[in-house]
Amino acid sequence: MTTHWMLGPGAIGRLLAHSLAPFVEVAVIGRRELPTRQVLTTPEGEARDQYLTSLAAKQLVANAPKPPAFVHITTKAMAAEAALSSIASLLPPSTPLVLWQNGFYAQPRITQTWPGPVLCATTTQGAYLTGDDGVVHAGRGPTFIGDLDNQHPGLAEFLAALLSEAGFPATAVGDIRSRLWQKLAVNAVINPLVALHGVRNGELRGDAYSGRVVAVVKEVAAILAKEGVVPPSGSEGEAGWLALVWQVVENTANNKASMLQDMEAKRPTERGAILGPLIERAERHGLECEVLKGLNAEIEALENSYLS
Ligand code: KPL
Repeated sequence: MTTHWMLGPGAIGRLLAHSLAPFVEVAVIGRRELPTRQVLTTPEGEARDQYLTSLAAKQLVANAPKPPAFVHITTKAMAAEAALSSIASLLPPSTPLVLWQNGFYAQPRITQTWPGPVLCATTTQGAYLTGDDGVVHAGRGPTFIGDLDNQHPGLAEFLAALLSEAGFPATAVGDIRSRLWQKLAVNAVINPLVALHGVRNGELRGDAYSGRVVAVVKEVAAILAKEGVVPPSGSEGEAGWLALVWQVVENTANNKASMLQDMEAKRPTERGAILGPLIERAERHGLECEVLKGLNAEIEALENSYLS
């Protein structure tokens, strides 16, 4: 039986582990060991027990385990490289990695430096943790998998088929780069505004915030046009991005977005992986992005106030 490692025991890592465990050997790797008895609550509210191997990265390094077929990196975006470094000495250089991060920060950096294949995944599966031994699968959604340079379509298809068989529907795609940017675009508009104002996503539709939504979309649309990234469907350009953002706001109206949750829990946010790549591309193309820079600075100042 092949082995899959989930590096990062967050909600998506544990949901993947629960899904794959009946089909392959899985090990969930984090800074510390978790209870082996883990409970998954399905979207229908059914609780399912499963015994999962959980290891602390340090323990793993001491034990020299059998090399995995895939390493899924399921940490937050800014922690992915450090997590990979902590176990890299155990991995044959040809080991395929699967990056599950938000934004567009870890993906190009790890793709450039890792000698083996690097797949990227973007998912709309919804999950959250209820403690060290529980994960709730809050909502089902599709997952797309591919590599940034379209060099490994067969591997992406193999993994997508395995995940789909495991009840985690996935499709191999040749345009994962665009899909990651499209998700980033939506995240860059919604996450900073709701985090700074402490509101649920749906409140962005109100008069107090809708003007700010339009101002952020304007900058994001200009940057993505230069990058050759178009909105997924419907109208093009700024109108297309705005329509997409309003659609996601509508669909996730009751959500407390991830950046707001990070701020409330006084954790580092993913601003570096979401706003960072946009600001960097704007500078590269000589575009103004005062609104994005302003949001980034405001979030940075708040983070510094609780992290230092
Ligand atoms: O993905 C999200 C997040 O919370 O990070 C959005 C799209 C903003 C939905 O909440």
